[in-house]
Amino acid sequence: MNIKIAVLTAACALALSACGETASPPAATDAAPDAASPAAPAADTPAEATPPAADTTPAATSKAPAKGSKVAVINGCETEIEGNDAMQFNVNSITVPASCAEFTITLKHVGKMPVAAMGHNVVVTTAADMAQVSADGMAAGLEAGFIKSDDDKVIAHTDMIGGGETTSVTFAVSELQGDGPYKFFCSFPGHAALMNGSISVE
Ligand code: CU1
Repeated sequence: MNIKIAVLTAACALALSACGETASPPAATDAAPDAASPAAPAADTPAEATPPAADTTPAATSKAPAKGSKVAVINGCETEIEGNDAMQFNVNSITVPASCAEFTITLKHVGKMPVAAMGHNVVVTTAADMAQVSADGMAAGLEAGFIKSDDDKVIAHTDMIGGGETTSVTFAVSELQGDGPYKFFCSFPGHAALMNGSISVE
């Protein structure tokens, strides 16, 4: 009896997964009280299945950096990015080639909502100026495209557009070669928190 259990326990140690099921039937057939206790520790061993589960967490974490950098595809001295009805750009990083004198950003609103409800634009400023330009834009209102007129903090900006529309802006790359870092964002009220990314020259 005891030998049987010892063998079962040894078998358990070798094959943890099969342990719970293999040990139970003999335990029920013979001395149930004694067999129950060895079976209990054996049942605890599967708890070591938790570390493998913990291993999946680093895997999920390693996925985060990839998710964190959605890099814009650059075609020559242009890029096209998208805004949607979920208040998102499809990229959060734009790298402008240093060889370009001018750079064009085209914004395509791939959603369906009207400009008054889910308008998007692309505004380029220094990271330090983003919050102020966003606040001034909100005060300026929709008619002004949520951009304060003649705002010298604004390096470049497109029109404010609604679903299905496309707009673009071209600016001198030298504008991004001063004291950065620089950001691009949407100045529709509340959007900049989600709709922003970094833009730099390399
Ligand atoms: Cu927006």
